[in-house]
Amino acid sequence: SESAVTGQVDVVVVGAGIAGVYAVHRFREQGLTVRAFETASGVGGVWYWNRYPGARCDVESVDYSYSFSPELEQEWDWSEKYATQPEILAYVNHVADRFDLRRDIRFDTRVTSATLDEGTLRWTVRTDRGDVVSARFVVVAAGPLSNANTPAFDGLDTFAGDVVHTARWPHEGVDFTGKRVGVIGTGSSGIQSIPHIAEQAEQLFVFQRSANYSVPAGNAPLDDATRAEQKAGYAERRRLSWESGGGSPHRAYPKPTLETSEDERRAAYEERWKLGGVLYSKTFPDQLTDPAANDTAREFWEEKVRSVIDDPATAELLIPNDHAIGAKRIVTDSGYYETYNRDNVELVNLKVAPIVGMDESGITTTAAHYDLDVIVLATGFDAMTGSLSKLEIVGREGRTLGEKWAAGPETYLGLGVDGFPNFFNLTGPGSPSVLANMVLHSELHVDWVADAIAHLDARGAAAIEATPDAVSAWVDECRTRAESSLLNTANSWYLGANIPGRPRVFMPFLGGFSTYREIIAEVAESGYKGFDIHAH
Ligand code: NA7
Repeated sequence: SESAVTGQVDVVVVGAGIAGVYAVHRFREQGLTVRAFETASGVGGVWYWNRYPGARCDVESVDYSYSFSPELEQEWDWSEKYATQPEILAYVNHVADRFDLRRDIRFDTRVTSATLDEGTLRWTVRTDRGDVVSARFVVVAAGPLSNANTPAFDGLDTFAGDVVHTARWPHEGVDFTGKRVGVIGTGSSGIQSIPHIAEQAEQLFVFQRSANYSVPAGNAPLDDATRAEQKAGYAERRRLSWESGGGSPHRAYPKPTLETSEDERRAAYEERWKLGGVLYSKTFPDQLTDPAANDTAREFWEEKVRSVIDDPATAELLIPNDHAIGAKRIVTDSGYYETYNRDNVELVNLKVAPIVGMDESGITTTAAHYDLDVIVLATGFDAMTGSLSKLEIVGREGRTLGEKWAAGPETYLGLGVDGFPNFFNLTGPGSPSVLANMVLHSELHVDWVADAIAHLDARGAAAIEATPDAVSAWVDECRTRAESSLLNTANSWYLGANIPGRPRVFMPFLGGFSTYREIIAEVAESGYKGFDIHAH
């Protein structure tokens, strides 16, 4: 309908999720002209697409909120301790409206390429709707978990029923009433949706390749008094979050695991269990580095989980035996394990009998055929680099980012890549984003890039570009930090291990959120060491 956008802006932002929405606001406040492009028809990113029943954030709502506006903090009311997808989506929409951001966002539009002109150091950005925009800066906020992964199952397209992916859930919802349903995948998306699907479906088969560790969310409605208390204490809560390892105000127990008595240790685990969810993996400071410490957390978890599953054989299958607890992101659930006590739910173990393929009537494994009406793919994402790899980013000497990253992503601070001046990738590889509160992390990245642009503008400089030495030193630093962590030992999407053919490289920075924040702040304060500043 609208004609193609042409012309010049200071910054093109790719994506209008949590990071992109804030980027539009922040850059504009700085007097820059901004054009954002978003594939979806609305803002929200992850929270726009992942509309499966039970989708909920595993960071407390009070923390999973923008901090840039104290007024916004005070006026928004979260209804639950852990917010659901619809509520977070409503929140991001509210932010877009309150700060009048939509006028600079072009929806239903996918950026297809960004090409550097080495003469002018400007980027030409093209979209699938014919837009051609020249920009000084390209800021990619496409998200580390946005490119849905559909495994190449034989015959999937011959299945006569419905196939839905959790990360592309139909807006009108899916009615499972009276249906025979197969869910493939038991990561966060599977584990959160399975209890809801089980309540509706006539029969549910859960196809599990790897068991996962899940901890009850411990969700609760927020009452007025709690909300008032949270709002009154917001500044301090934020201070603690910025200084923490994960971007929320919680701290690990102040002693290594094995220096506690058994009673003390159990009490600490019990307290984290009540807090709910993902923070259980950081009860003690050494839990993700010392296997013996990790074992105590696993044993406590196992005891809890076995106690709610009626059938011991099913329990056995639901207990992971291939990775340390927390080495893959712990899932936060509501009634997941109890779901297997229902008569209409059956766990199918793909470790013993893998999927052979689909046909018109359902799924065949090496052991049996399952007649189904609906197949739910909860098979995750081509994470960290998947969405970026869909855009053609052409830097110096016509070299693409895809070619440069063929053996794994290489960045300086997660923000800069040599050969790609004025190009910034937010919340991606080389940063702790996926291990931290993504909202604060997004603000951290956007603010850093905005400050870097201000630094250039104050000097009348044209461009900032990471040096090759700085990139290789950061790659080494990330590798070294990963080596001492149990996170490096599981077949997770942190390593691209869920996508066949991907090089196995631990992609996030593992030094913690506050350490990372200090490092990138120090680089800025030093006048951007490790970056070349080009005068023109
Ligand atoms: P995840 O955590 O990557 O989970 C995907 C699940 O799908 C996982 O259980 C996989 O088993 C399974 N899977 C993937 N491919 C296949 C094939 N080919 N056959 C059978 N099973 C398969 O994605 P989610 O969407 O649940 O969550 C992603 C993140 O979003 C999560 O960590 C939170 O941070 C939010 P596998 O474990 O690979 O054996």
